Amino acid sequence: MTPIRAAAALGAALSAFAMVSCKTGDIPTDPGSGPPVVTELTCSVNGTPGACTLPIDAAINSFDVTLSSSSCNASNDRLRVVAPVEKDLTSDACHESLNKHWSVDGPFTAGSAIDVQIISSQLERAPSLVATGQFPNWTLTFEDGGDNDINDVVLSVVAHPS
Ligand SMILES: [Ca+2]
Ligand SMILES: [Ca+2]
Repeated sequence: MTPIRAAAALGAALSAFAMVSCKTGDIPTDPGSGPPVVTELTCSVNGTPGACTLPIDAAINSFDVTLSSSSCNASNDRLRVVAPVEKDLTSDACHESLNKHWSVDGPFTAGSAIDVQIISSQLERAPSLVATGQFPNWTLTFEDGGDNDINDVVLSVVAHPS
């Protein structure tokens, strides 16, 4: 089983993986300090990062998105599910309570896929939203681009097979 579904070629996110930063703290984000930027999921397939979605390998009744941890200051990070249905989860992911979870009700058929986006202000670097794991459990890690600590928003996605 392929852990994630690769799509498209390498994106700008690739460069974010190679960046090294000496900064360790979170840089406060002035809401509206940059234009909105939509960050799509990327995954590593055989060591190569690329765009992806989370494959639904077997029919599910629903899936949950849970805020596992966060370490960021931005006040306008929007978290959205865009497939297999569209659903806005929060407009301020940095300031939600830990372990807050959102349920997305199906049913959804085998062969469909879960896709998630975060929309935030453009900061110094390109943001990234990296997925790891495989059906029915994944972890999504968002870096907003203010620094490179790769811990700004960490989400758990759990699908519930029918
Ligand atoms: Ca960061
Ligand atoms: Ca951080």
